[in-house]
Amino acid sequence: MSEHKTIDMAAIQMLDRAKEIGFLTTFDRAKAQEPRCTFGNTGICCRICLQGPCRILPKKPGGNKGICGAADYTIVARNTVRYIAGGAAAHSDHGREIAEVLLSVAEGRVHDYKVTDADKLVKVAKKIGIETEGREVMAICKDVATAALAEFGRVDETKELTWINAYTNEERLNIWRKTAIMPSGINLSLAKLLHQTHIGVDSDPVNIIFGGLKAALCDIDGQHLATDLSDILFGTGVPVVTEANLGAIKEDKVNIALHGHNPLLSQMVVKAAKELQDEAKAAGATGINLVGICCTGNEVLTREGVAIATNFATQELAIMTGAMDAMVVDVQCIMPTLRSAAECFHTKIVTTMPIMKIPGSYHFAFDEHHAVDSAKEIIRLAIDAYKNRDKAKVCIPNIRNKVVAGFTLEAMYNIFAKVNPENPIRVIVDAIEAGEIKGVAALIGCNNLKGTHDHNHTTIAKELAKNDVLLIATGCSAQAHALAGMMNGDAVKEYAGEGLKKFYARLNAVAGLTEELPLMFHMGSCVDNSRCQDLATALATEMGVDYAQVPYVVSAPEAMSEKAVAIGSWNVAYGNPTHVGVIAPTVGSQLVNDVVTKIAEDVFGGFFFWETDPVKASERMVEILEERNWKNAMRK
Ligand code: XCC
Repeated sequence: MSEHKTIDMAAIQMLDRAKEIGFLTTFDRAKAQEPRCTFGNTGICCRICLQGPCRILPKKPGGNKGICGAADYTIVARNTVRYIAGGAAAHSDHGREIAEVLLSVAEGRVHDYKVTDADKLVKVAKKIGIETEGREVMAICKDVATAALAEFGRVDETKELTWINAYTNEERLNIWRKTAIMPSGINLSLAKLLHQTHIGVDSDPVNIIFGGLKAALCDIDGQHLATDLSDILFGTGVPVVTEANLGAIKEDKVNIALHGHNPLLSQMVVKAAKELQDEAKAAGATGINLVGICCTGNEVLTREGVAIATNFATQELAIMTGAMDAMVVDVQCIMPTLRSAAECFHTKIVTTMPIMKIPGSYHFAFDEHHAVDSAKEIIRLAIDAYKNRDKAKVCIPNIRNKVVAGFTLEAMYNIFAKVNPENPIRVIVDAIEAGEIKGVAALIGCNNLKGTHDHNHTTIAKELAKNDVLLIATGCSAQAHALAGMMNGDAVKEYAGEGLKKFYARLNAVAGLTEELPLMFHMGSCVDNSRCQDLATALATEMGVDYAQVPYVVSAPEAMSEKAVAIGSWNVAYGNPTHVGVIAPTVGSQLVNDVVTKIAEDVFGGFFFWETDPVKASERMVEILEERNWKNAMRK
């Protein structure tokens, strides 16, 4: 048994290698952080003003509150919603950048980008109330991009965010209106939340949490428009067959990893790589090999079939193979230590966004006017690095697994339509009503080294599949399943219960794909959690019930980032039961913890629950699905 906290055999090999060469990875750093500070861990450390940090010391006279008088519930609520603000800012700013480029396309100011999926453009335009009949594509495009950008600066609080308004059922919108969490503008809500949580402003934990939920709705709005506009620019993914794990890095090729979240430049690298294969060959390689890490990886996997190298916790290990020639990073979830890891080898780290630089790395600032040129320069840098690769240092784990991915909601509907052309979503509803499957679980989120890398993800997937739960996945969770060889048809045979097997057999018989359907539908990156929620909306609509009655659960088994907190929070606001596999820093206040795990259900129908044991968490999710099913049965 390995001493390392991962279940991934390739990662174990690379961690041994890191040890040999004396490189301390995130696994070592996680260990160095133990034992954790209990105050921080439970959320009762306040660093909002410079008198702090204040901790809650209930036994000391005067210590049961912060210096300003903030009680544990105020401190915990403020800390929690500030995570949401960070996450929503990240997701929505990503969406805004895509919208800026789409507007440039509409106005003919850029040549490297174009409308790739005009059908999606028209579909989105119709959905958000833009006239499409008899209009030129570029005129529609301009209106859609302008509508997206208007989400950010709107300050008129009598108006509502366009995207969530268009994509959410009326009953749910009314709950948000009644609870005063329906946002008007993204920037406004996020600024207000930071104001609300400044020292000496709001001390009411419930009011603070509602402010946080408003920000969380900005998060899904930003995610949804990011997904839609990326599909319009780069195409809506269709099923692809590729591979995952460090064995996808090829010894005889120039290897370039695409890492981060924003597809704007990575898509151009994919394009340029096709053109520069000969230059790689002239340098002695057999070609250029692109691999993905984190959500940029998921974006280019979904649209281009690029293989997955690894996920968040193991990103440094891709460099330990000694065969990574360049790693191109954009924003979010990129470890600053990639540069230190690269120093042990010949790898070039290339940052590409003005807000994300790593000292000592190459920086090619993203410029929409010269994106393909930048992409070509980056590839040439990688080819040069390849020439300096020390063959003696190359050690690529011989582990790669088949992956069947690319399941945007449109791609799923195309398959379901082979069974029910008039009403594709009915295929899932029929299977639920027949008791063949218990419901749908969205497996999402990050890695968190408070636990064992990928252990919670894969265990929960196996447990739920065994219990006939249909699985969808995004983000690093999707990658965990892919790395472990669970994202293919063989995994259905191995792990699915009888009902789920029957469901898949029926689809496989008509799907017309070259491969059998996988154990979970990979719906994309973390912003593509919007696709998951659209599926939940379609289920609610088709079943004729509110979201809170749909047998649909969400699990972030190894949640880590602020974005994960934001995603979890809007899921709760939508009425979705949301499992988190780490203990959340809300437990320092019984009141706040009760609000998000219990009272939330009375208001929204959705709630959080924390469970670090993946088997117990799965049992609870199955119970929740069965209970919701039972309620559905009673309604008939
Ligand atoms: Fe980051 Fe999206 Fe989390 Fe992975 S799942 S660690 S946020 S890359 Ni989004």
